[in-house]
Amino acid sequence: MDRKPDAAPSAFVSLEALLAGVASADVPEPGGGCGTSSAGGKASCGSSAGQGDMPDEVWNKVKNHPCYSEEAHHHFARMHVAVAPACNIQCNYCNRKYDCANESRPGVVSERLTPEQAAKKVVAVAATIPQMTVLGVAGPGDPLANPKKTFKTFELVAETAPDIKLCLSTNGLALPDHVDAIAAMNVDHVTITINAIDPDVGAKIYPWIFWDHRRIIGREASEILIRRQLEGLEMLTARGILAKINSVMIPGINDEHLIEVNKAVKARGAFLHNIMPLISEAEHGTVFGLAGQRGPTARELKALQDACAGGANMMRHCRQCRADAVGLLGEDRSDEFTTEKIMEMDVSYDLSARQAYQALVEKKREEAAVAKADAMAALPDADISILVAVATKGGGLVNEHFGHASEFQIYEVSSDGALFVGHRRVDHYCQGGFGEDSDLGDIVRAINDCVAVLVSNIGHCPKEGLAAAGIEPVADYALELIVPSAIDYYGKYVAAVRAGIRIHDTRGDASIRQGAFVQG
Ligand code: CLF
Ligand code: SF4
Repeated sequence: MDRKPDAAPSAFVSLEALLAGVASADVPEPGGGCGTSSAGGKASCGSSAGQGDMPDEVWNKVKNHPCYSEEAHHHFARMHVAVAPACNIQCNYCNRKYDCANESRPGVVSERLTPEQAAKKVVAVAATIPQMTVLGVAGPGDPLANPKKTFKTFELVAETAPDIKLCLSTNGLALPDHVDAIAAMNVDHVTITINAIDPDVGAKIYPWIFWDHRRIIGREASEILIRRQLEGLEMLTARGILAKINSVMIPGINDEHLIEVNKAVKARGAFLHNIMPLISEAEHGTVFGLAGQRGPTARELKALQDACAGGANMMRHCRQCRADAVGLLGEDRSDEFTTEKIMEMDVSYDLSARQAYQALVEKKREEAAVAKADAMAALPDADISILVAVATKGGGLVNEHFGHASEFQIYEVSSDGALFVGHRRVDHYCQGGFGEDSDLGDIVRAINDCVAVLVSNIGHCPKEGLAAAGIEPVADYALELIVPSAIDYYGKYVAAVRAGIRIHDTRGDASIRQGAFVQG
Protein backbone atom coordinates (compact mmCIF):
# COMPACT_ATOMS: atom_id res chain seq x y z
CA MET A 1 0.00 0.00 0.00
CA ASP A 2 1.33 3.40 -0.92
CA ARG A 3 1.82 5.90 1.86
CA LYS A 4 2.65 9.55 1.67
CA PRO A 5 6.18 10.49 2.67
CA ASP A 6 6.68 12.81 5.59
CA ALA A 7 5.56 16.35 5.13
CA ALA A 8 7.98 19.22 4.76
CA PRO A 9 10.25 20.00 7.71
CA SER A 10 8.47 21.31 10.75
CA ALA A 11 11.49 22.82 12.48
CA PHE A 12 13.76 24.56 10.01
CA VAL A 13 17.19 25.26 11.47
CA SER A 14 19.49 27.39 9.38
CA LEU A 15 23.11 26.50 8.88
CA GLU A 16 23.95 29.94 10.23
CA ALA A 17 22.13 29.03 13.43
CA LEU A 18 24.04 25.77 13.67
CA LEU A 19 27.27 27.63 13.34
CA ALA A 20 26.26 30.52 15.59
CA GLY A 21 28.98 31.42 18.01
CA VAL A 22 31.65 29.72 15.98
CA ALA A 23 34.37 31.76 14.30
CA SER A 24 34.62 32.63 10.62
CA ALA A 25 34.68 29.77 8.16
CA ASP A 26 37.82 30.94 6.40
CA VAL A 27 40.17 28.18 5.48
CA PRO A 28 43.78 29.37 5.44
CA GLU A 29 46.05 29.40 2.48
CA PRO A 30 49.04 27.06 2.44
CA GLY A 31 51.25 27.58 5.41
CA GLY A 32 48.21 29.21 6.89
CA GLY A 33 47.66 31.18 9.97
CA CYS A 34 46.71 30.20 13.40
CA GLY A 35 43.09 30.72 14.09
CA THR A 36 41.94 30.28 17.57
CA SER A 37 39.21 28.58 19.58
CA SER A 38 37.38 25.31 19.54
CA ALA A 39 34.14 24.54 17.86
CA GLY A 40 31.82 23.96 20.65
CA GLY A 41 29.32 21.22 19.82
CA LYS A 42 29.28 18.04 21.80
CA ALA A 43 29.68 14.93 19.77
CA SER A 44 27.28 12.07 19.95
CA CYS A 45 28.39 8.94 18.25
CA GLY A 46 26.32 6.13 19.59
CA SER A 47 28.27 3.68 17.51
CA SER A 48 31.50 4.68 19.21
CA ALA A 49 30.87 3.26 22.62
CA GLY A 50 31.14 -0.34 23.73
CA GLN A 51 28.12 -2.51 24.28
CA GLY A 52 26.54 -0.10 26.76
CA ASP A 53 22.87 -0.99 27.06
CA MET A 54 22.79 -2.60 23.61
CA PRO A 55 21.11 -6.04 23.67
CA ASP A 56 23.54 -8.94 23.12
CA GLU A 57 21.87 -9.83 19.84
CA VAL A 58 22.52 -6.36 18.41
CA TRP A 59 25.99 -6.06 19.92
CA ASN A 60 27.03 -9.34 18.30
CA LYS A 61 26.00 -7.94 14.94
CA VAL A 62 27.91 -4.69 15.24
CA LYS A 63 30.95 -5.30 17.41
CA ASN A 64 33.14 -6.55 14.55
CA HIS A 65 31.56 -4.46 11.79
CA PRO A 66 33.92 -1.59 10.90
CA CYS A 67 31.11 0.69 9.71
CA TYR A 68 28.50 -0.03 12.37
CA SER A 69 30.97 0.35 15.26
CA GLU A 70 33.42 3.22 15.33
CA GLU A 71 35.58 1.32 17.78
CA ALA A 72 35.63 -1.78 15.54
CA HIS A 73 36.90 0.24 12.60
CA HIS A 74 40.32 0.48 14.23
CA HIS A 75 40.64 -3.31 14.12
CA PHE A 76 38.40 -4.83 11.46
CA ALA A 77 38.27 -4.54 7.70
CA ARG A 78 35.58 -4.73 5.08
CA MET A 79 35.74 -5.60 1.45
CA HIS A 80 33.44 -4.70 -1.39
CA VAL A 81 32.89 -6.64 -4.60
CA ALA A 82 31.73 -4.62 -7.58
CA VAL A 83 29.12 -7.00 -8.98
CA ALA A 84 26.23 -4.57 -9.48
CA PRO A 85 26.77 -2.24 -12.47
CA ALA A 86 23.22 -1.04 -13.24
CA CYS A 87 21.23 1.64 -11.49
CA ASN A 88 17.54 2.51 -11.41
CA ILE A 89 17.73 6.20 -10.46
CA GLN A 90 19.84 9.24 -11.28
CA CYS A 91 21.46 11.36 -8.58
CA ASN A 92 22.80 14.79 -9.47
CA TYR A 93 26.09 13.99 -7.72
CA CYS A 94 26.68 10.87 -9.81
CA ASN A 95 28.31 10.25 -13.15
CA ARG A 96 27.69 6.69 -14.30
CA LYS A 97 31.22 6.42 -15.63
CA TYR A 98 32.18 6.03 -11.99
CA ASP A 99 31.08 4.14 -8.89
CA CYS A 100 27.82 4.79 -7.05
CA ALA A 101 28.53 8.00 -5.15
CA ASN A 102 26.04 7.02 -2.44
CA GLU A 103 28.67 4.74 -0.94
CA SER A 104 31.80 5.86 -2.70
CA ARG A 105 33.55 8.96 -3.92
CA PRO A 106 32.82 10.18 -7.42
CA GLY A 107 35.73 9.83 -9.78
CA VAL A 108 36.54 6.28 -8.67
CA VAL A 109 36.11 3.38 -11.07
CA SER A 110 35.99 -0.13 -9.66
CA GLU A 111 36.74 -3.36 -11.46
CA ARG A 112 33.52 -5.24 -12.29
CA LEU A 113 33.29 -8.89 -11.24
CA THR A 114 30.98 -11.82 -11.85
CA PRO A 115 29.51 -13.44 -8.71
CA GLU A 116 31.92 -16.37 -9.15
CA GLN A 117 34.93 -14.07 -9.43
CA ALA A 118 33.63 -12.16 -6.43
CA ALA A 119 33.34 -15.30 -4.31
CA LYS A 120 36.90 -16.28 -5.15
CA LYS A 121 38.08 -12.79 -4.30
CA VAL A 122 36.40 -13.00 -0.89
CA VAL A 123 38.27 -16.21 -0.06
CA ALA A 124 41.55 -14.74 -1.32
CA VAL A 125 41.14 -11.62 0.81
CA ALA A 126 39.98 -13.56 3.88
CA ALA A 127 43.05 -15.80 3.61
CA THR A 128 45.34 -12.76 3.45
CA ILE A 129 43.59 -10.32 5.78
CA PRO A 130 42.18 -12.02 8.90
CA GLN A 131 40.78 -8.66 9.99
CA MET A 132 38.27 -8.80 7.14
CA THR A 133 34.91 -9.52 8.76
CA VAL A 134 32.39 -7.95 6.37
CA LEU A 135 31.57 -8.33 2.69
CA GLY A 136 29.60 -5.45 1.23
CA VAL A 137 27.97 -5.01 -2.15
CA ALA A 138 27.86 -1.27 -2.73
CA GLY A 139 27.93 -0.75 -6.45
CA PRO A 140 29.24 0.38 -8.80
CA GLY A 141 25.49 0.88 -9.45
CA ASP A 142 22.69 -0.17 -7.11
CA PRO A 143 22.86 -3.71 -5.68
CA LEU A 144 19.08 -4.13 -5.77
CA ALA A 145 18.87 -2.95 -9.38
CA ASN A 146 21.04 -6.06 -9.98
CA PRO A 147 19.36 -8.50 -7.58
CA LYS A 148 20.44 -11.72 -9.33
CA LYS A 149 24.13 -10.85 -9.26
CA THR A 150 23.98 -9.47 -5.72
CA PHE A 151 22.15 -12.42 -4.20
CA LYS A 152 24.15 -15.00 -6.15
CA THR A 153 27.31 -13.44 -4.73
CA PHE A 154 25.93 -13.60 -1.20
CA GLU A 155 24.86 -17.21 -1.72
CA LEU A 156 28.32 -18.29 -2.90
CA VAL A 157 30.09 -16.45 -0.09
CA ALA A 158 27.75 -17.84 2.58
CA GLU A 159 28.63 -21.36 1.38
CA THR A 160 32.42 -20.92 1.48
CA ALA A 161 32.94 -18.31 4.20
CA PRO A 162 29.98 -18.53 6.59
CA ASP A 163 31.57 -16.37 9.31
CA ILE A 164 31.71 -13.29 7.07
CA LYS A 165 28.92 -10.80 7.65
CA LEU A 166 26.98 -9.76 4.56
CA CYS A 167 26.15 -6.12 3.97
CA LEU A 168 24.59 -4.11 1.18
CA SER A 169 23.99 -0.51 0.33
CA THR A 170 21.07 0.65 -1.80
CA ASN A 171 19.28 3.77 -2.94
CA GLY A 172 16.13 2.05 -1.62
CA LEU A 173 13.90 2.24 -4.70
CA ALA A 174 13.72 -1.53 -5.10
CA LEU A 175 14.20 -2.34 -1.42
CA PRO A 176 10.62 -3.28 -0.44
CA ASP A 177 10.63 -5.93 -3.18
CA HIS A 178 13.73 -7.62 -1.76
CA VAL A 179 13.51 -7.36 2.02
CA ASP A 180 12.31 -10.96 2.37
CA ALA A 181 15.20 -12.22 0.22
CA ILE A 182 17.61 -10.12 2.27
CA ALA A 183 16.27 -11.64 5.49
CA ALA A 184 16.39 -15.15 4.04
CA MET A 185 20.07 -14.70 3.13
CA ASN A 186 20.94 -13.55 6.68
CA VAL A 187 22.08 -10.15 5.48
CA ASP A 188 22.20 -8.36 8.83
CA HIS A 189 23.24 -4.91 7.65
CA VAL A 190 21.56 -2.76 5.01
CA THR A 191 22.37 0.84 4.15
CA ILE A 192 19.77 3.05 2.47
CA THR A 193 20.83 6.41 1.08
CA ILE A 194 18.12 8.91 2.02
CA ASN A 195 18.92 12.49 1.13
CA ALA A 196 15.45 13.96 1.68
CA ILE A 197 12.03 13.17 3.09
CA ASP A 198 10.48 16.18 1.35
CA PRO A 199 9.86 15.51 -2.37
CA ASP A 200 10.50 19.16 -3.19
CA VAL A 201 13.99 18.84 -1.75
CA GLY A 202 14.39 15.45 -3.40
CA ALA A 203 13.47 16.89 -6.81
CA LYS A 204 16.62 19.03 -6.63
CA ILE A 205 18.74 15.91 -6.13
CA TYR A 206 17.08 13.25 -8.30
CA PRO A 207 16.13 14.15 -11.89
CA TRP A 208 14.55 10.76 -12.58
CA ILE A 209 13.89 7.24 -11.43
CA PHE A 210 13.09 4.10 -13.41
CA TRP A 211 10.23 2.33 -11.71
CA ASP A 212 7.30 0.17 -12.69
CA HIS A 213 8.71 -0.17 -16.24
CA ARG A 214 8.86 3.53 -16.90
CA ARG A 215 11.01 6.58 -16.38
CA ILE A 216 9.49 9.07 -13.97
CA ILE A 217 10.80 12.61 -13.60
CA GLY A 218 10.48 15.59 -11.28
CA ARG A 219 8.66 15.73 -7.96
CA GLU A 220 6.74 12.52 -8.62
CA ALA A 221 10.03 10.63 -8.97
CA SER A 222 11.19 11.84 -5.56
CA GLU A 223 7.83 11.14 -4.00
CA ILE A 224 7.97 7.52 -5.07
CA LEU A 225 11.63 7.12 -4.15
CA ILE A 226 11.14 8.55 -0.64
CA ARG A 227 8.04 6.48 -0.05
CA ARG A 228 9.86 3.31 -1.09
CA GLN A 229 12.92 4.16 1.01
CA LEU A 230 10.90 4.72 4.18
CA GLU A 231 8.76 1.66 3.54
CA GLY A 232 11.90 -0.43 3.04
CA LEU A 233 13.37 0.94 6.26
CA GLU A 234 10.26 -0.02 8.22
CA MET A 235 10.32 -3.51 6.70
CA LEU A 236 13.96 -3.99 7.67
CA THR A 237 13.29 -2.81 11.20
CA ALA A 238 10.34 -5.18 11.52
CA ARG A 239 12.64 -8.08 10.61
CA GLY A 240 15.42 -7.11 13.01
CA ILE A 241 17.85 -6.22 10.19
CA LEU A 242 20.13 -3.34 11.18
CA ALA A 243 19.59 -0.36 8.90
CA LYS A 244 22.08 2.42 8.42
CA ILE A 245 21.05 5.57 6.58
CA ASN A 246 23.56 7.39 4.41
CA SER A 247 22.84 11.00 3.52
CA VAL A 248 24.91 13.26 1.30
CA MET A 249 25.13 16.77 2.76
CA ILE A 250 24.58 19.24 -0.07
CA PRO A 251 24.91 22.83 1.20
CA GLY A 252 21.94 25.01 0.28
CA ILE A 253 19.88 22.03 -0.87
CA ASN A 254 19.40 19.52 1.93
CA ASP A 255 21.76 20.53 4.73
CA GLU A 256 19.27 21.81 7.30
CA HIS A 257 16.68 19.36 6.02
CA LEU A 258 18.87 16.44 7.07
CA ILE A 259 17.92 17.16 10.69
CA GLU A 260 14.36 16.21 9.74
CA VAL A 261 15.65 13.19 7.85
CA ASN A 262 17.52 12.15 10.99
CA LYS A 263 14.33 12.31 13.07
CA ALA A 264 12.27 10.49 10.46
CA VAL A 265 14.70 7.59 10.09
CA LYS A 266 15.17 7.27 13.82
CA ALA A 267 11.40 7.06 14.25
CA ARG A 268 11.44 4.15 11.80
CA GLY A 269 14.15 2.25 13.65
CA ALA A 270 17.37 3.23 11.82
CA PHE A 271 20.37 2.05 13.81
CA LEU A 272 22.84 4.60 12.50
CA HIS A 273 22.86 7.78 10.41
CA ASN A 274 25.91 8.55 8.29
CA ILE A 275 25.96 12.13 7.00
CA MET A 276 28.65 12.37 4.35
CA PRO A 277 30.01 15.48 2.63
CA LEU A 278 29.14 16.05 -1.02
CA ILE A 279 32.26 15.61 -3.10
CA SER A 280 31.74 17.61 -6.22
CA GLU A 281 34.29 18.58 -8.82
CA ALA A 282 33.64 19.75 -12.37
CA GLU A 283 36.09 17.05 -13.56
CA HIS A 284 33.70 14.37 -12.25
CA GLY A 285 31.18 15.48 -14.86
CA THR A 286 28.20 15.36 -12.48
CA VAL A 287 25.30 17.82 -12.63
CA PHE A 288 26.36 19.30 -9.30
CA GLY A 289 30.03 19.34 -10.24
CA LEU A 290 29.38 21.15 -13.52
CA ALA A 291 27.03 23.60 -11.81
CA GLY A 292 29.69 24.53 -9.25
CA GLN A 293 27.72 23.12 -6.32
CA ARG A 294 30.14 23.11 -3.41
CA GLY A 295 30.53 20.53 -0.67
CA PRO A 296 30.48 21.43 3.03
CA THR A 297 33.49 22.52 5.03
CA ALA A 298 34.62 20.39 7.95
CA ARG A 299 32.95 22.71 10.44
CA GLU A 300 29.65 22.76 8.56
CA LEU A 301 29.63 18.97 8.46
CA LYS A 302 30.41 18.67 12.15
CA ALA A 303 27.82 21.31 13.10
CA LEU A 304 25.13 19.34 11.28
CA GLN A 305 26.23 16.06 12.81
CA ASP A 306 26.22 17.67 16.26
CA ALA A 307 22.77 19.13 15.61
CA CYS A 308 21.52 15.60 14.93
CA ALA A 309 22.82 14.36 18.30
CA GLY A 310 19.98 12.78 20.21
CA GLY A 311 18.40 11.52 17.00
CA ALA A 312 19.63 8.39 15.27
CA ASN A 313 23.21 7.61 16.30
CA MET A 314 25.71 9.39 14.09
CA MET A 315 28.38 7.61 12.10
CA ARG A 316 31.37 9.88 11.63
CA HIS A 317 34.04 7.49 10.45
CA CYS A 318 32.81 6.77 6.92
CA ARG A 319 35.57 6.92 4.29
CA GLN A 320 33.24 6.97 1.25
CA CYS A 321 35.10 3.96 0.02
CA ARG A 322 35.13 2.57 -3.50
CA ALA A 323 32.89 -0.25 -4.73
CA ASP A 324 35.86 -2.65 -4.74
CA ALA A 325 37.55 -1.37 -1.56
CA VAL A 326 39.54 -3.84 0.53
CA GLY A 327 41.08 -3.30 3.96
CA LEU A 328 40.63 -1.18 7.06
CA LEU A 329 38.42 1.82 6.38
CA GLY A 330 41.33 4.23 6.23
CA GLU A 331 43.31 2.11 3.78
CA ASP A 332 42.66 0.67 0.37
CA ARG A 333 44.35 -2.57 -0.61
CA SER A 334 42.24 -3.19 -3.71
CA ASP A 335 45.35 -3.08 -5.91
CA GLU A 336 46.60 -6.29 -4.27
CA PHE A 337 43.45 -8.13 -5.30
CA THR A 338 42.84 -7.40 -8.96
CA THR A 339 40.94 -10.04 -10.94
CA GLU A 340 44.13 -11.09 -12.66
CA LYS A 341 45.91 -11.61 -9.35
CA ILE A 342 43.10 -13.43 -7.57
CA MET A 343 42.51 -15.81 -10.46
CA GLU A 344 46.15 -16.88 -10.16
CA MET A 345 45.98 -17.31 -6.38
CA ASP A 346 45.67 -20.75 -4.85
CA VAL A 347 43.82 -20.05 -1.62
CA SER A 348 41.91 -21.95 1.00
CA TYR A 349 39.60 -20.70 3.70
CA ASP A 350 41.22 -20.96 7.15
CA LEU A 351 38.53 -20.25 9.71
CA SER A 352 40.71 -21.08 12.71
CA ALA A 353 43.37 -18.48 11.79
CA ARG A 354 40.66 -15.86 11.46
CA GLN A 355 39.14 -16.81 14.80
CA ALA A 356 42.57 -16.68 16.48
CA TYR A 357 43.09 -13.15 15.17
CA GLN A 358 39.67 -12.05 16.30
CA ALA A 359 40.27 -13.46 19.80
CA LEU A 360 43.48 -11.44 19.95
CA VAL A 361 41.63 -8.29 18.96
CA GLU A 362 39.04 -8.97 21.62
CA LYS A 363 41.79 -9.10 24.24
CA LYS A 364 43.29 -5.83 23.00
CA ARG A 365 39.90 -4.17 23.05
CA GLU A 366 39.40 -5.19 26.67
CA GLU A 367 42.81 -3.78 27.58
CA ALA A 368 41.95 -0.56 25.72
CA ALA A 369 38.67 -0.28 27.61
CA VAL A 370 40.52 -0.51 30.92
CA ALA A 371 43.08 2.11 29.80
CA LYS A 372 40.28 4.40 28.68
CA ALA A 373 38.48 4.09 32.02
CA ASP A 374 41.71 4.92 33.87
CA ALA A 375 42.27 7.97 31.65
CA MET A 376 38.68 9.15 32.08
CA ALA A 377 39.12 9.07 35.85
CA ALA A 378 41.90 11.66 35.51
CA LEU A 379 39.97 14.03 33.21
CA PRO A 380 39.93 17.62 34.47
CA ASP A 381 36.56 19.30 34.86
CA ALA A 382 36.90 22.23 32.48
CA ASP A 383 34.63 24.17 30.14
CA ILE A 384 37.08 23.67 27.28
CA SER A 385 36.65 21.56 24.18
CA ILE A 386 39.44 20.99 21.65
CA LEU A 387 40.01 19.01 18.49
CA VAL A 388 43.16 16.96 18.06
CA ALA A 389 44.33 15.17 14.92
CA VAL A 390 45.92 11.73 15.17
CA ALA A 391 48.17 9.87 12.74
CA THR A 392 47.36 6.16 12.93
CA LYS A 393 47.58 3.09 10.78
CA GLY A 394 45.11 1.11 12.88
CA GLY A 395 44.79 -0.78 16.12
CA GLY A 396 43.55 2.34 17.93
CA LEU A 397 47.18 3.46 18.36
CA VAL A 398 49.19 6.61 17.67
CA ASN A 399 51.43 4.67 15.33
CA GLU A 400 51.90 6.61 12.10
CA HIS A 401 54.72 8.96 11.14
CA PHE A 402 53.42 12.43 10.28
CA GLY A 403 55.01 12.27 6.85
CA HIS A 404 53.44 8.92 5.99
CA ALA A 405 49.88 9.69 7.00
CA SER A 406 47.29 9.59 4.22
CA GLU A 407 44.59 10.65 6.65
CA PHE A 408 44.30 12.09 10.13
CA GLN A 409 41.65 10.98 12.57
CA ILE A 410 40.01 13.82 14.47
CA TYR A 411 39.03 13.55 18.14
CA GLU A 412 37.04 16.07 20.11
CA VAL A 413 38.31 16.13 23.68
CA SER A 414 36.46 17.77 26.54
CA SER A 415 35.67 16.98 30.14
CA ASP A 416 33.26 14.38 28.71
CA GLY A 417 36.15 12.36 27.23
CA ALA A 418 37.65 11.86 23.77
CA LEU A 419 35.25 11.19 20.90
CA PHE A 420 36.08 10.36 17.31
CA VAL A 421 34.41 13.07 15.21
CA GLY A 422 35.84 12.56 11.74
CA HIS A 423 38.83 12.06 9.54
CA ARG A 424 40.64 14.17 6.96
CA ARG A 425 42.28 12.70 3.91
CA VAL A 426 45.57 14.21 2.81
CA ASP A 427 48.37 13.39 0.44
CA HIS A 428 51.51 12.18 2.17
CA TYR A 429 53.78 14.95 3.34
CA CYS A 430 56.77 12.78 2.40
CA GLN A 431 56.60 12.25 -1.35
CA GLY A 432 59.55 10.10 -2.38
CA GLY A 433 61.24 10.83 0.92
CA PHE A 434 61.08 14.60 0.69
CA GLY A 435 58.63 16.90 2.35
CA GLU A 436 57.24 19.69 0.21
CA ASP A 437 55.93 23.01 1.47
CA SER A 438 52.79 22.76 -0.63
CA ASP A 439 51.94 19.42 0.95
CA LEU A 440 52.18 20.94 4.39
CA GLY A 441 49.78 23.68 3.28
CA ASP A 442 47.24 21.02 2.26
CA ILE A 443 47.66 19.22 5.56
CA VAL A 444 47.33 22.42 7.56
CA ARG A 445 44.08 23.21 5.72
CA ALA A 446 42.81 19.69 6.49
CA ILE A 447 43.48 19.89 10.23
CA ASN A 448 43.33 23.64 10.73
CA ASP A 449 40.56 23.29 13.34
CA CYS A 450 42.83 21.17 15.59
CA VAL A 451 45.08 22.45 18.36
CA ALA A 452 47.51 19.54 18.06
CA VAL A 453 48.47 16.55 15.96
CA LEU A 454 49.55 13.35 17.73
CA VAL A 455 52.08 11.36 15.69
CA SER A 456 54.57 8.55 16.22
CA ASN A 457 57.30 10.75 14.80
CA ILE A 458 57.78 13.93 12.79
CA GLY A 459 60.63 15.68 11.01
CA HIS A 460 62.03 19.07 11.88
CA CYS A 461 60.59 21.02 8.90
CA PRO A 462 56.93 20.07 9.24
CA LYS A 463 57.20 20.53 12.99
CA GLU A 464 58.10 24.17 12.52
CA GLY A 465 55.48 24.70 9.86
CA LEU A 466 52.72 23.22 12.00
CA ALA A 467 53.77 25.26 15.01
CA ALA A 468 53.67 28.40 12.85
CA ALA A 469 50.10 27.49 11.89
CA GLY A 470 49.16 27.13 15.56
CA ILE A 471 48.99 23.32 15.52
CA GLU A 472 51.17 21.66 18.13
CA PRO A 473 53.00 18.56 16.83
CA VAL A 474 53.15 15.97 19.61
CA ALA A 475 55.28 12.81 19.36
CA ASP A 476 55.13 11.95 23.08
CA TYR A 477 52.47 9.27 22.64
CA ALA A 478 54.17 7.12 20.01
CA LEU A 479 52.66 3.61 19.89
CA GLU A 480 50.24 4.40 22.72
CA LEU A 481 46.45 4.09 22.62
CA ILE A 482 44.74 7.06 20.99
CA VAL A 483 41.96 7.78 23.47
CA PRO A 484 44.06 7.77 26.68
CA SER A 485 46.72 9.79 24.82
CA ALA A 486 44.21 12.40 23.68
CA ILE A 487 42.80 12.63 27.20
CA ASP A 488 46.27 12.99 28.69
CA TYR A 489 47.08 15.73 26.18
CA TYR A 490 43.84 17.47 27.09
CA GLY A 491 44.80 17.42 30.77
CA LYS A 492 48.09 19.11 29.95
CA TYR A 493 46.39 21.60 27.66
CA VAL A 494 43.88 22.60 30.33
CA ALA A 495 46.67 22.88 32.92
CA ALA A 496 48.63 25.15 30.55
CA VAL A 497 45.56 27.34 29.97
CA ARG A 498 44.91 27.59 33.69
CA ALA A 499 48.55 28.47 34.34
CA GLY A 500 48.32 31.25 31.75
CA ILE A 501 51.01 29.59 29.61
CA ARG A 502 48.59 29.00 26.77
CA ILE A 503 45.55 30.89 25.50
CA HIS A 504 42.52 28.82 24.59
CA ASP A 505 40.75 30.51 21.73
CA THR A 506 38.68 29.71 18.65
CA ARG A 507 40.47 28.03 15.75
CA GLY A 508 39.39 28.38 12.14
CA ASP A 509 37.62 25.95 9.84
CA ALA A 510 39.18 23.06 7.93
CA SER A 511 38.65 21.80 4.42
CA ILE A 512 37.38 18.43 3.26
CA ARG A 513 39.43 17.28 0.32
CA GLN A 514 37.48 17.15 -2.90
CA GLY A 515 40.00 15.54 -5.19
CA ALA A 516 40.72 11.90 -5.95
CA PHE A 517 42.02 9.68 -3.19
CA VAL A 518 45.72 8.97 -3.39
CA GLN A 519 46.61 5.87 -1.44
CA GLY A 520 50.03 4.54 -0.75
FE1 CLF B 1 30.49 -1.59 2.78
FE2 CLF B 1 28.75 0.15 3.45
FE3 CLF B 1 28.55 -2.27 4.34
FE4 CLF B 1 30.42 -0.69 5.24
S1 CLF B 1 31.13 0.66 3.54
S2 CLF B 1 28.38 -1.68 2.25
S3 CLF B 1 28.24 -0.42 5.50
S4 CLF B 1 30.70 -2.77 4.56
FE5 CLF B 1 31.37 2.03 5.49
FE6 CLF B 1 32.60 2.56 3.25
FE7 CLF B 1 31.31 4.48 4.54
FE8 CLF B 1 30.02 2.60 3.36
S5 CLF B 1 33.09 3.37 5.24
S6 CLF B 1 31.30 4.06 2.35
S7 CLF B 1 29.64 3.36 5.41
FE1 SF4 C 1 24.77 6.95 -9.06
FE2 SF4 C 1 24.40 5.45 -6.90
FE3 SF4 C 1 22.73 7.50 -7.42
FE4 SF4 C 1 22.68 5.28 -8.92
S1 SF4 C 1 22.15 5.44 -6.73
S2 SF4 C 1 22.67 7.40 -9.66
S3 SF4 C 1 24.86 4.71 -9.02
S4 SF4 C 1 24.91 7.66 -6.90
